[in-house]
Order: sequence, then structure tokens, then C-alpha cells
Amino acid sequence: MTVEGTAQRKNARGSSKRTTAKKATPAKKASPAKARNSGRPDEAEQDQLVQLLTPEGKRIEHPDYSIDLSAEELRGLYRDMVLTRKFDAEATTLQRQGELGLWASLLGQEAAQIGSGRALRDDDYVFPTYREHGVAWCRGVDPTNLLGMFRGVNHGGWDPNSNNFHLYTIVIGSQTLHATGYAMGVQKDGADSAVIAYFGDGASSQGDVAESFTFSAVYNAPVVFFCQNNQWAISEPTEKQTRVPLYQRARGFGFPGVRVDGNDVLACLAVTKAALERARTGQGPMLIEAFTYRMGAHTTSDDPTKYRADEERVAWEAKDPILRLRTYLEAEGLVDEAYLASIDEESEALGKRVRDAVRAMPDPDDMAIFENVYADGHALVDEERAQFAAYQASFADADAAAEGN
Ligand SMILES: Cc1ncc(C[n+]2csc(CCOP(=O)(O)OP(=O)(O)O)c2C)c(N)n1
Ligand SMILES: [Mg+2]
Repeated sequence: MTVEGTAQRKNARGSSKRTTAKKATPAKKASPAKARNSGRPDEAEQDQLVQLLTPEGKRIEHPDYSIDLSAEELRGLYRDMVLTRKFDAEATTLQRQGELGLWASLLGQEAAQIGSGRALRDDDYVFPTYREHGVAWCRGVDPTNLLGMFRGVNHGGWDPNSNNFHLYTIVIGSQTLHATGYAMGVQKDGADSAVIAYFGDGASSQGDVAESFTFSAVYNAPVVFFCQNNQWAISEPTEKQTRVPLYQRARGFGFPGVRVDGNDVLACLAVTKAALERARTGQGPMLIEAFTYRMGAHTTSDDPTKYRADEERVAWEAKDPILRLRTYLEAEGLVDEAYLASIDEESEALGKRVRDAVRAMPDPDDMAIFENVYADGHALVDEERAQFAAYQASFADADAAAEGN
């Protein structure tokens, strides 16, 4: 298994050369939350947003969250985001060419995923939705393995325990319960690992999410809830999910919530690290709302031009997570033309590898769908298997008859 992400992570950790935030300017001190009736932040609430890198690529400080990364680590975050975006674009194209049945793009959410993904330790456990391709990358899951389910040739594509990265979950919000149960188990084992559950703004309306908040709070489970508020749940805007900013929900359950600029990879890394540390040290759950934007369609089956104005997307392009880190790296002299060219080259090679791997994926055996449904077999599954076998055989008869004529 080729694991570019893991190799990079190891390099980044091994490095000791550090850059300082010498050009940092102080951010405004957080002001008390203000009640409002929409999920979108107004100007006052923007002060609540944890940010370490402005959309203009300027490094700022925050009173509660800080980060000090080496030049190599900063370049690593850039590389992760560029390669993840490339992989995602390639998958979207493969769907358009009929090689995948469906694809859920992460376009625009690279910083939320790479920042939080790089905050994790190898022994932490991740419960993703279906859009966490960047987190999968950070965990060292081979990107080509993410495509099997979307091509319809398998039910998952990787062993969750190899990378502590659970299979993608389509049933909205259900993975927050799995994560909570898993975290309660970690706690009973006396381990100091943490668990992270990814979910969306739309999922926040699910009963499963409320139940997992209650259980994790009451049992003080070591779980971090990472909500990527990309402002849309297919065609439903966040206003239809909540009357308060999502991060404030945590308070009612008895644990802290924080809103982070989801397009700022440094802030996402710093806040997630802090939340994981709280969980590890027995301080219980925390909710992170990464305020970001879904730049593309919900999936390749969706057409967002039917329900949202293009100006909104255009406005968010100015907050592009990759561009702002690149601007910062260039201004600080941490990257040069040769480095950027090498990333482009690596990106092209990844694209080719993904295309080749998808086209080479063998079709599954027709009858494989009946396997692994029940450990000891089941009468109904046996009946359905026999029915399907007869149905398939009927084509063979027809083909034979056609050949005979
Ligand atoms: C329990 C359940 N209800 C409905 C759906 C259909 N569905 C698929 S994605 C989605 C929207 C999810 O939005 P959000 O949680 O914001 O995540 P995003 O897709 O924006 O990342 C819905 C309603 C589902 N998969 N599962
Ligand atoms: Mg959403």
C-alpha cells in the first residue's frame, strides 16, 4: 500500500527546525456569545471564530489557541491539502466519465480535514462520514481504496483497524454514536487515546447526534465531535438546522464548544489538538464547529445552481484554504518555485495512479453481495441468494437460445 500521507507525517514529526510566529499580530479577544436565530455568524460572532491565518494569508495570534510549526510541517500541510484536492478533483472527473457511480467532493474543506487529521495520534480512532477524504489521507489510507465503494465494487475498501479509520458512514449522524461507544470502551480499557467523530451541519439535527452528546457528556467519554459546518445539507441551508450557532449547542449538554475558521488549517490543527488533549486527560468531550463552505455540489448527483446563488460561492473562493497558506508560505520565504513545481509533479503522478487504479478494479462476483451478511447464515438470505442465482441463470438460457438461432 503506498502511503504518501503517512510518510509525510513521519517526516514532519521528525523535523526539529522551527519557525516562529514573529510577524504575528494579535487577534481581538473573544467576546461573549450573542443570541441569534440563524446558524450563520454575524459580525460580532466572527470574533468567536478561532483564526490563526487570515484569508489574506496573514499570521495572527489567538489568546486561547497557539501553534508553533517547523517550516517542514507547514510545507507538509500545504502538500497534504494540494494532493487531497487533486485526488478529489480526479475522483469527480472519473465519476463524470462513468468510472464511479457517485462522488462526494470535499472541495473547500481541505483545511478542516487536514488540520484536524494532522492533530491526531496514530492510536486515536476516527469515525468519518462519507466526505472525509483528507482525513483518510492523514491516516495513511491509500486514496485509491476510497473509490471502491463509489465504484460499487465493494462495501468499504479498507480495514478500519489498520489505520484506526472507520469505514465511511452514509447514515447521517450514526457514526457519532459509534464514536461515543468506542470512546467509552477506550475509557474502560484505561487507554489514553482519543476518538474523533466527523459530522455535518445537517447531521446536527439528527437524534443520534443529540444522544451521543448526552452519553459522552454523562460518561465523560474521550471523544471530540468535529462538525464541518459547510453551510449546506444538500439543498438545506444551516438556518434550517439551528437557531443558534452550532458550537453553542455543546453548552446545553455540559461540555465546551468552539467555532474555528474551517478554512484555516493552522487554527483547525491547534483547536483539534487541544480538544484531543482534553479528551486524553479525562476532561471529557468537546464540540468543534469548523466554519467552512462546500464549494462544489453535495455529490455528483446534485446541482447546487438550483438552490443557491453563485455569488455565495464566489465570495468563499476568496477564503480558499490552500491559497491562504500558500500566500503565507511565500511571504515567509518558506517555499520556492522548485518546491511548488515538485508538488505539482507529485500531484500529476497521484492523478495518474488514481485513474489507473480505478480502471483496473475488478468487478465483484455477482453472488458476493450475499456474503458476510450474517456470521452463521440466515434462511432469508439463503432464499434471496437462490432467487438471484436463478434470475442470473435465466440470462444464460436466453443467451444460449440466441446463439442456437
Ligand atoms: C439518516 C439519514 N437521513 C437522510 C439521509 C440523506 N442524506 C444524505 S447526505 C444528507 C445531508 C447531510 O448534510 P450534512 O450533515 O451537512 O453533511 P454534508 O453532506 O454537508 O457534508 C442527507 C440528508 C441519509 N443519508 N441518512
Ligand atoms: Mg453540510
